[in-house]
Amino acid sequence: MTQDLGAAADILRRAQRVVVLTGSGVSAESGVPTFRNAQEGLWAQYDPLQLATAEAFLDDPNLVWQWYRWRRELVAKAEPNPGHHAIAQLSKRSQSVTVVTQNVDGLHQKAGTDNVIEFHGNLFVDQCFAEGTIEKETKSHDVIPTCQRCGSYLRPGVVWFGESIPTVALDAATAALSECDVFLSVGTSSVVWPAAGFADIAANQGATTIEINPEDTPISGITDIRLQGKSGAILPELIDCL
Ligand code: BV8
Repeated sequence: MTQDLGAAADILRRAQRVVVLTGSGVSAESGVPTFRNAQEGLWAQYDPLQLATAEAFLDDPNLVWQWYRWRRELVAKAEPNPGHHAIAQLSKRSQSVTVVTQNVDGLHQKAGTDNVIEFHGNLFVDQCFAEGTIEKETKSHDVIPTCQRCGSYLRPGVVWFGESIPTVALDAATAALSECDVFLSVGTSSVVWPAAGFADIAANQGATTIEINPEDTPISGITDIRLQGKSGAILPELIDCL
């Protein structure tokens, strides 16, 4: 066991209130491409940052709908990986563990993690584009569906760039951050705000910060412990030491 992994295990073992922030890197080993990885096939020519916006949807609703339909089909076949299962195991320990995920794939819940804050929404929810109301069931139509009530297009229930984080999710994450004694950032490039600011907020209120990522990120220089590598390998080893 590396010294840092041992130190991280000691910190987590003593922790009372833990916030775990996850990004698409946690789902990479489930076969779900990370958000900024080169997209595959037809979608390789598109920049996700450009597609995940209301402007793109208004400009070409069907193109954006097809992108999300492609992602839904891909994610629907994905299974949680050992990293998701390790986080679920951690969430079942006595101390309070809050998982805030930027992922929209539902894989934390599929792995058995209960109180997940879906900070950027959920891929499998449809909502009315005009009114924002959530549809009871998800339609996987190949043609973009419309709202029964007002006739507007439906859109995926995710938070697009330029849209505010849902208040309930933002308040819950902010509250958990303000009182955590350990903040664990896993598989995120830490460039999408406001989640990118979480490490700073946690550190400023006295929490110990840990990052798990194979690459450097903007928070790598400020975290107390840095575990360099894949979450599917590091998390199970870390949680097994607790
Ligand atoms: C908002 C849902 C108020 C849609 C997503 C302040 C400064 C600058 C800009 C802003 C700012 N405040 C707001 C902004 C604008 C913007 C923003 O942050 N832009 C960025 C690009 C600069 N933020 C917003 O618009 C947010 N809204 O703040 O509201 C407001 C409103 C108007 C104007 C201003 C403010 C809303 C952001 C939400 C966007 N929606 N997703 C969808 O999925 O289609 S974000 C999207 O990025 C995904 O959710 C993704 O999870 C998230 C973050 O990316 P990562 O998860 O980190 O993924 P990425 O591919 O980048 O990195 C993967 C990482 O995993 C890498 O580090 C890699 O090394 C690592 N990895 C790979 N394999 C593994 C691994 N790690 C571990 N194990 C492995 N095996």
